[in-house]
Amino acid sequence: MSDQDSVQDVDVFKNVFKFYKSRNKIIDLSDVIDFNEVDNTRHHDKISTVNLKDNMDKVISPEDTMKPICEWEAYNVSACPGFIFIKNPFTPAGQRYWIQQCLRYYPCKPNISNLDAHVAPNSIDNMWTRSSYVDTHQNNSSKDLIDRLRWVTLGYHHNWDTKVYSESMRTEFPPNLSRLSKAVATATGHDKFEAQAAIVNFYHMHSSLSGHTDHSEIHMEEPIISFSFGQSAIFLLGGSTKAVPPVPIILRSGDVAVMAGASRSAYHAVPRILPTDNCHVADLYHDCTAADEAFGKYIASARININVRQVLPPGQKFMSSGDGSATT
Ligand SMILES: O=C(O)CCC(=O)C(=O)O
Repeated sequence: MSDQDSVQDVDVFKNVFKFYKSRNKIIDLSDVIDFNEVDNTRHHDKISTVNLKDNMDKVISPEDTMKPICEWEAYNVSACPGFIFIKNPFTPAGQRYWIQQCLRYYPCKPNISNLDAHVAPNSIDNMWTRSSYVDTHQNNSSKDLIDRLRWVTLGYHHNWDTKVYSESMRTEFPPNLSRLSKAVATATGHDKFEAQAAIVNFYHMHSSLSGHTDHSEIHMEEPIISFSFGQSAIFLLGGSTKAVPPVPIILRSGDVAVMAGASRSAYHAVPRILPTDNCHVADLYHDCTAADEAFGKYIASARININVRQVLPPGQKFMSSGDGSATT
């Protein structure tokens, strides 16, 4: 918050955040945009459909995890210019693939996670094979470790203290996630997008993420592409100050949010994780292999969000000495 923000400015976003976060009463979802109910008249003046570019043949298929683009449903939200919501474009096997990537592979080196502060890298590599998510008779230290997973950073690693990216904190961005992000970016008209940094967030049923903007990237003209898996969330999308009342939107497993244009630098937050209100997530693991079953148990009470960003201006391959100037 800058010194110029008045108390009144702060309260609008914060009050809405508190309203949805509060567990004191039954939550009132009547103002929340729910793309499962696009025919509901209460949404008619709030959303409109978006025509996507069907160019999957021009991008490398993102590991065959998505439905054909002609089957995707995409929407704008009138109060949030530049924001595009894509309703779960993944196949069930595709969702399982990305959940597995986030749980089994992305926490491992060379990526950085909150677990690094607590245990040696080989404990993280092995946490799924030894955990009671796999075998209820095992001791629980690996399950405890998995339950402590909160974030992983990829590519240019987000520095939580300085919020400044640096070349010395950069590792290879996962090629599969780069292809996935590029497929979504090109479909939504951002065909120059390069995935260079990502945060993977792991939420439990009582987790929340307070209001913030993402502005560490040197180049802010490309969108943030955000993928949700597992339990649902209420996502708040506001404006350039906390005086703008945020729009509440439900994000479900598989949904994709593209924050472009003005929404790229808008305040946003996740005040509440909601248990899935249909069998969709349980169904994902209904008939799965034993190896996948552990991820099914985890995701039954967790949400994973992957948000992907471009950091550098087009054509620039590395940060130059004057580039690390982002501030909170
Ligand atoms: O979990 C989400 O949907 C949003 C995550 C986010 O805003 C962030 O990591 O900056």
